[in-house]
Amino acid sequence: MSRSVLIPAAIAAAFGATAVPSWAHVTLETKEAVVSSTYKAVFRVPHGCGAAATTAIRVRFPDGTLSPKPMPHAGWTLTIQEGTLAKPITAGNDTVTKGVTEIAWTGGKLADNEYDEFVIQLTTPAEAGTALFPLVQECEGGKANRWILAPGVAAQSGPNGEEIDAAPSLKLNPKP
Ligand SMILES: [Cu+2]
Repeated sequence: MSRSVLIPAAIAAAFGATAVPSWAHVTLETKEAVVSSTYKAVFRVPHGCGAAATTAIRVRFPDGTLSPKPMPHAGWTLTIQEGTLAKPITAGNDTVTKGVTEIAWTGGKLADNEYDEFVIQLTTPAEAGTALFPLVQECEGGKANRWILAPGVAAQSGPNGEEIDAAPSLKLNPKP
């Protein structure tokens, strides 16, 4: 879904300049997918933590996600953390209890006035509904924006003015 971001400053002020627009947060490029299908999650990072540059992106997965595989990113260290899944996944006659629990790109530097995308290919959960990808954006100076909240939950501020707001979300539709 594309929305115009060409909002004149005067209009932005009239609508409350202190509110952080939701299109400026970390979001997924493609916001809908079919259950149990291959999906390319493109996480868009449009800004830092305030003016601080982004130094790490850590992503977790909705229950039922199978085999997430990240795209390496030049200049960043990729970490694929495996462990016991919060909720076992039943696939056919098999029950999957272990898998990837977190993917992180660390040690990079993405300035606040730059834009980048981080990509993970995965198989979507079998259950239709809204799937959330909690994501922590770490920045220079020990700051961190936390994109971890469910839709509709009021945004909060961290101790250093960081943003705590909606997790990137994916609408999972039943098989056609
Ligand atoms: Cu934002």
